[in-house]
Amino acid sequence: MRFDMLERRRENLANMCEGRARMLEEQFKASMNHVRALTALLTTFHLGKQPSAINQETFATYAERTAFERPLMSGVAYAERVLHANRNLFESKHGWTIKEMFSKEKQRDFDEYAPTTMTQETLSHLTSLDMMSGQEDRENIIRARESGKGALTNPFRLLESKHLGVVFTFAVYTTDLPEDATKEDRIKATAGYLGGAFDVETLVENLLRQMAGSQIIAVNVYDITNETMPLVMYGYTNVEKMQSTYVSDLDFGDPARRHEMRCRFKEDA
Ligand code: WA2
Repeated sequence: MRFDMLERRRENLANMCEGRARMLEEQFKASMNHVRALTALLTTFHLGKQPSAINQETFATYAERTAFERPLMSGVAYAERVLHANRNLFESKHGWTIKEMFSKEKQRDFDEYAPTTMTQETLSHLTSLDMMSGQEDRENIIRARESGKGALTNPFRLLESKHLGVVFTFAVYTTDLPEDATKEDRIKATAGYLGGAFDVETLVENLLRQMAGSQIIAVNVYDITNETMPLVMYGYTNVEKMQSTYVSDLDFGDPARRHEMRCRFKEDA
């Protein structure tokens, strides 16, 4: 091919890749911002009222009515922070026992638990499961509550759906904390965790398929937090970094993680 044609082709790929990256970033951020807004709802109407003005039914209804605000999420859920000393009281109040995530058996004794108490209907299978018993969820819960910021997991297979996705977690505190609160202050004030699942495999797929040029380019998204070991977050065919690959930076709003999008023309494989 002539040089100027190659240049044009390359420019075309760059435009399509950047367009996809910005669109994905925007929808990720919109979804995350809305989960953050849900934490304010929980603080005001769940923790701030005696008795709580939010129960499973109210939560599920509100979550469903606002689902359009979280275009890439398959659902949201709230897990409560329960210390071991309060376990019996918590279990008798709810009429169920805290379960281990994978075995669905009664959870063994630990210092603390994070049982899911309220869910959007789409995530009802999480109810009563201790979210601290899954490695990705546990790490995310701990990072979210110590930082006061939203946290994203590694890409992993979500429960039940088995789709590849990531979980986003925001801690809910009993009091308004100052910006410079210490880790210890934050842990002590933690009441629970609001989280949502980004079903990347189906929802990102949907989004990208609708964009012009989707038949001719292959798109992958990687978590490159560990640069020597990129983790596939989206994409079937592996897009290696080579001459004909265009790379767009992605910022999903969690400063502890890095992501990138790689695009190439399918025929360049
Ligand atoms: N949500 C949906 N599917 C999942 C999942 C999850 N976590 N974990 C594994 N599969 C209630 O961070 C608190 C949501 C976790 C929130």
